Amino acid sequence: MNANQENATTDTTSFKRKDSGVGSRDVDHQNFGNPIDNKRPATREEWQQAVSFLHGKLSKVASGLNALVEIDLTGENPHVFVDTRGDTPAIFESCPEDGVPNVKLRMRPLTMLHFGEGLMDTRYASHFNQIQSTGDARLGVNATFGNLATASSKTPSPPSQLSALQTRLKDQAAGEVAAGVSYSDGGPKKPNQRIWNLPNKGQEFLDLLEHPLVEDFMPDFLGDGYHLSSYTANINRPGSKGMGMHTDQITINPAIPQFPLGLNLMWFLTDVNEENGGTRILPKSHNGLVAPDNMFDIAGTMFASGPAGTCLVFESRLWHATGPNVAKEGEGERPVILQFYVRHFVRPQENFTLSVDEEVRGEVE
Ligand SMILES: O=C(O)CCC(=O)C(=O)O
Ligand SMILES: [Fe+2]
Repeated sequence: MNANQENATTDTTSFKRKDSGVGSRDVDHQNFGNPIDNKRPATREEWQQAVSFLHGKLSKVASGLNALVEIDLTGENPHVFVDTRGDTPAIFESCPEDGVPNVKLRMRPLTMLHFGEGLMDTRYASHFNQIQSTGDARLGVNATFGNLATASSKTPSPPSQLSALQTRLKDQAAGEVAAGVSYSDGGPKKPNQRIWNLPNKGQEFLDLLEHPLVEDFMPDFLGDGYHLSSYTANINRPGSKGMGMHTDQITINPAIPQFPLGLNLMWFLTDVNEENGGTRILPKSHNGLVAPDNMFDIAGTMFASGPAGTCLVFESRLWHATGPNVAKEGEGERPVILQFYVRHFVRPQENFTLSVDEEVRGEVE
């Protein structure tokens, strides 16, 4: 190991420590659905560290891949070019004259170190926008987005519950903002609001867990012992850029795309349409082993639409995303509630054992 590599390794450890403060707004993986945060562009030193690291790994890069990869490490730094077209992989700090990059990657140096050291799962890196790629890079088998009609899911609605849910959620959302504990995403301006841990936030949400649709779908689909993985609301507001295409199964390790592990019930609390950011969907993608070429491109996807009270049911391998909300400012708020259930052996996304209040626990089976 040379001096640079040794430095890189040492610093990776300290980076890891710094980033382990789950709950901090500065942690990248909480920046769900937003483009890479450029507020902290890489310094020259960080860039140098990543380039040294790349050099150290170069012998492990397969030659003959026949690809020229351009890497933007952010900041005012030169792009790095990894050339695997010949027998001996090489790194350049400008594009070789005989080459056009097949793939362009964009990541912070820290991300490269995390990724290269095996501290960051590949799918996690892409899913949470830590590594952006354009060009020939494939997450899996190339899926074609195309020829798709408008979706309309009109499963039974809970009309008596609807207005109670609307009122409670609006109130909760405003309360979390006022208390300074709200969570927002949906692009640089972060207009969207996510309300986590709904079991704690009102009887209305507990009642919705008792809706007959849950029993209609879950035991048959997920088997005995299915349980709630997350219970959230997503208020998609005008100006929202939506979310990167993802599957809800993507955070489950190890990846088992051949097999469904979860089912999501998405309750529309308002009429949902294309304009207010109806969920974008890649039809048939739940059949597994497919992924979009560019997870930030929704061209060719269909949008979910339906009247308030609709429940959209989709399994966890379906590629989807919150749609961009292009409604007029002040109009077109699109609140939905997401009940995500998983098979008995899957660790839930929200730790209800720790987070659900004592008195609520007594009320929930
Ligand atoms: O809000 C939406 O349309 C989708 C949200 C979503 O996909 C998620 O929370 O995983
Ligand atoms: Fe999702």
